[in-house]
Amino acid sequence: MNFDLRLKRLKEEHASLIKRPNIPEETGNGVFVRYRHPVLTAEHTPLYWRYDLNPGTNPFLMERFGINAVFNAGAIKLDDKYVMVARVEGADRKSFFAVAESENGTDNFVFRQYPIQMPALPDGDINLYDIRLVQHEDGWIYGIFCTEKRDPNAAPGDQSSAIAQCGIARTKDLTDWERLPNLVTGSPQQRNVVLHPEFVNGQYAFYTRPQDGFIEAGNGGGIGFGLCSNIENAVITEEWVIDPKRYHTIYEAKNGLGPAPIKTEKGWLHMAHGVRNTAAGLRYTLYLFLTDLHDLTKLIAKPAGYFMAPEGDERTGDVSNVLFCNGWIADEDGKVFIYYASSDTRMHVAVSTVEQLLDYVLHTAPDEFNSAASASRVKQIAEANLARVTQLQ
Ligand code: M1P
Repeated sequence: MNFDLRLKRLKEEHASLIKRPNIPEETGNGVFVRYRHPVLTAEHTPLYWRYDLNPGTNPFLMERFGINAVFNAGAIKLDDKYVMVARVEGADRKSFFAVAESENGTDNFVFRQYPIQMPALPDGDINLYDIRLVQHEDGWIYGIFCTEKRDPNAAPGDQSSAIAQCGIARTKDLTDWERLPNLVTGSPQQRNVVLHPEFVNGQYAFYTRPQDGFIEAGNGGGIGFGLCSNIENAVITEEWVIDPKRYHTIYEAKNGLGPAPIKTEKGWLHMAHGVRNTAAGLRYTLYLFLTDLHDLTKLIAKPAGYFMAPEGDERTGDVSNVLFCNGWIADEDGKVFIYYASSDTRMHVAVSTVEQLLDYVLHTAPDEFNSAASASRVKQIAEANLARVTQLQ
């Protein structure tokens, strides 16, 4: 196929993917509605990032920079647009961040011209990923992300051991970023760190995930909380675990906070991921909990089990059986857009409302940590329903 014809086809295919209307799935579970099509994939990235479009230097119109996946996006509403800052992973395995915007939040996400050129610190980063976007009351939009490099103490043949730390940068427009020093905590590894959007006792508050190893939580783990007075040199000296991992739950292996919490009249609404072990490897699902409006370390409601788990095509990808969420947007009318990634491969959206999410969190039974209690809970619900059916007859 000649260059011009191939380019025309590529452009048509790309345009029809970007412009494809998204459709809410019917029925749902009463808590949220999934939308049918992924909202961002590798194929959504601009052709002009991937191809050299000059027939003189690229006569076969080959891809010159492959994109492997687009996932784990932070999200924010900015200038009336629904914006994701996605983790874009090249075929070379490195991740970088890129901004994609939509007018309605459920389809037509278009990437800005260039990926974010995140400034590096003097000691460099090897890989950046999983940004959380936080509109802080100090006026800045913060990007809190994972910065990873090879473990300097790894044995010479070990090219997998890594150190993950929390990177911090701030911006007003998501294009130009000021990089601040990494967060310092007592933990050898930090991933899934989130900045709280408000000051707490005049200090910046972070949710952390203290962890012993790069993959294994070890003796650490759990969602932690700590304060620091200076964001330009952020040091947390004390971390309180507010949501620990626990035997035989969906967060038995580890957990981590998702996006920054949403402030509601009943408390701070949190989304997190929980990880459990299976014979087929780790399984990541999403769960919700609520913390006290005034004491952020006090967990006041937490339904048993997961809120959302991989379904259908979501189950497969580079790291299968994973849902991960680090971005959601609460509109002023109470609508909540939940941007979640499946299997470290693509981004989806589900829509709910603050009212529904609070109803779910406050009226779904907490975990009682044994089978007998679960069976008894179902009997209780069934009994109440059956009595009602009888009354209605
Ligand atoms: O592969 C699943 C996820 O694994 C990590 O999350 P966690 O630190 O909680 O295990 C992250 O690398 C994340 O990016 C990835 O989606």
